[in-house]
Amino acid sequence: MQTTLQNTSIENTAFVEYDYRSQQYQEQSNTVTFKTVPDSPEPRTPAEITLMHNSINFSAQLQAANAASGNSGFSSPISSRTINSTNSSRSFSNISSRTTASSTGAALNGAFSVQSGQCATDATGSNLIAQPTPTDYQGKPLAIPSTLSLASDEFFKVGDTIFVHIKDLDQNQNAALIEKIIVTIISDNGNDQETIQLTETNASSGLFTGFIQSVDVNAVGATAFNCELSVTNDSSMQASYQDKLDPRDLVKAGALFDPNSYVVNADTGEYVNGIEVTLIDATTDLPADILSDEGGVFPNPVITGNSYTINGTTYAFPYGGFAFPVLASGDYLIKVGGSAYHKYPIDELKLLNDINALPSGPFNLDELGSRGRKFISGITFRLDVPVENLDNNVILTKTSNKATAGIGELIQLTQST
Ligand SMILES: [Ca+2]
Ligand SMILES: [Ca+2]
Ligand SMILES: [Ca+2]
Repeated sequence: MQTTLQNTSIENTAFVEYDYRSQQYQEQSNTVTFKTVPDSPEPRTPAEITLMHNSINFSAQLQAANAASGNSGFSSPISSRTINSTNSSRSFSNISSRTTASSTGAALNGAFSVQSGQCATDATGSNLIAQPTPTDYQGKPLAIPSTLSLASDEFFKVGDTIFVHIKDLDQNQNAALIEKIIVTIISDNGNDQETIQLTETNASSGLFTGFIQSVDVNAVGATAFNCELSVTNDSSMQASYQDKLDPRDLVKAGALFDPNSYVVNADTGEYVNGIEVTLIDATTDLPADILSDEGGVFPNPVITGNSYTINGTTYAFPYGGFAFPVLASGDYLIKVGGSAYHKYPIDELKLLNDINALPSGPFNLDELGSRGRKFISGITFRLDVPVENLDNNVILTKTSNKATAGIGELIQLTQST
């Protein structure tokens, strides 16, 4: 028996003959051309890619923040709840929704061996240099190589290190050797692009870890293939992995940086400014503890569209927007302050898909969080909150021509009755 050589082109055309009402017919399919690929020692396995971050020590930062703000006797729920520290894994076991942080949609967390990696200095991916020491979003160096507690998350802080985990068992081609694979990372529509090398977690795991440092594009601009990914708040990134031996094995995962959420009028789709939003800790039923990016105490509740200055850093919410920058991972609920004009949560019979179909949709709506039910958050979240017009005879609404506005940018407000 003869073996077909690697990279041989094979053309395949299917024919079918059949009788219909005593007539004979013959039909021919498209011709499909494919190339043979090298035999691997193992059957091909599909890859899984997951984006993860190193958990911050939320409870320690909160204690420091409270002490700094003269709140040492703070009767915070901190003592009565278990907040995961850097050494404990997050519990996402009851998560109900899929995460874009993983190509499988499933959450992943635990302790992972991470080696110092390499990154490509050009698009060919063949010129690699050692990656600099990664830092967390507060600029603290992360000791690498080491075993880190990592949790999948589709939300990151600008400046965070994004850890990439790949499971592709057929890339463990040599059970005695720690092997490497390559991952491509792009930010928002290709504004920046990086290629990083991932290292097998041990000689025969078929699991690979690596990382890319994110940096603030407003501070350093964007340069492709310089070993750091330039991003800004409310922007996205995508990581993709192509099995070099299997053209069909291509997987992707995506994440967002410092997203804003919005209060949305469920009848018109307009963003609603000046609404009080409270994040409730579901385990205590009290307003949750929130930290600013720098580790200060962040206000809760907040007002949509307002600005807050914490330790010299100003958070300016866009029109109708709000955010809670840093949370302990856990269960939360969103409450909306009372209003003469709006009702929240919206009627159970109102479909989120109908709201998404409004002119400025689709929104980031969720059957749990957007309806005032308990949802799970990691370090931060993006969740739009629909409110309904109350059935008043005269309803005064303020609408804007823009969903977001830069500093100093004019926003046209229209009042209608
Ligand atoms: Ca594979
Ligand atoms: Ca190996
Ligand atoms: Ca870059």
